Amino acid sequence: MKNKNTTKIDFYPAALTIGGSDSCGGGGIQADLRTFNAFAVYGCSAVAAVTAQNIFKIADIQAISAESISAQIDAILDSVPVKFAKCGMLVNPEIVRAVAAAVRKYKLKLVVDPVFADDSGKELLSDDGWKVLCDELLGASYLVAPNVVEAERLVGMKIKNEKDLFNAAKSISDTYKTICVIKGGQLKQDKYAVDAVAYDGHIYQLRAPMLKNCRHTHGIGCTFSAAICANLALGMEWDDALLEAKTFVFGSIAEPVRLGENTEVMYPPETDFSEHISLLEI
Ligand code: PXL
Repeated sequence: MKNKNTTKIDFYPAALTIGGSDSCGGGGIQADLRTFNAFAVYGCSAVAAVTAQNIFKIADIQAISAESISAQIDAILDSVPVKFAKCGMLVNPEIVRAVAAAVRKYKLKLVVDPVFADDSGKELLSDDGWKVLCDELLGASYLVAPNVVEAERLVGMKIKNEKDLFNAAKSISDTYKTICVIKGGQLKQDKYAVDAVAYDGHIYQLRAPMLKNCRHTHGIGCTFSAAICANLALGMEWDDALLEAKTFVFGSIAEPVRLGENTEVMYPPETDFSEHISLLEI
């Protein structure tokens, strides 16, 4: 699909993802590039790590050097005026510092997915890397999209219910002067899948109907933040970008593809589910 809407933009929009390679393609930079493509945004990537993984487990992680991260980003920005960037798995403090330096150097507008572990608890960012992420990257971000566990670590408190979720989003947004979207997926939710959004002192609820018994959610966080980044790169305001991203993730879970007997994965949807998704101030 080509993006023909050039009324608001001079050039074909490009976005950059900085993160890990997921060998099985469900998450990481593969999910990001697939998502950029689905929104007709040209994707560039700086690879921070190579993982050997499938939808069940990560078998191996090899970090790329911080020098290479800087060189990859320099090479891209030398010729591509990236509209928005996102970062995911950054592995260690050296890589986080290299990304923070690039954000300053190129005034990158950045969506941060503050990844530190996969679902099984495998470390994707070291403790000292997390500290640098908090000290140098979050304050420079346009938007941060933690899950519940990452948000708990950011605020230093347990998030037990939706009230805690909204308070945490406001606290993170206020602390880092950024837009914060906490993905509520790890909370016990019933009728709706609710995310908490906070920006400039206001709190919002981003909501989709709950899809029951979904086994195929590998890569959901990467896909969500990539979809936000893509829509921001298209020139959308943050609220519309969030609605588009939630709609896309909902559709990707509602319309998975089967790659094998036990392998069903999220995939860019055919159907437009936007009428089911809402963003309301609370
Ligand atoms: O969802 C976080 C994440 C990001 N990037 C890579 C990953 C994972 C989780 O497994 O493997 C490469």
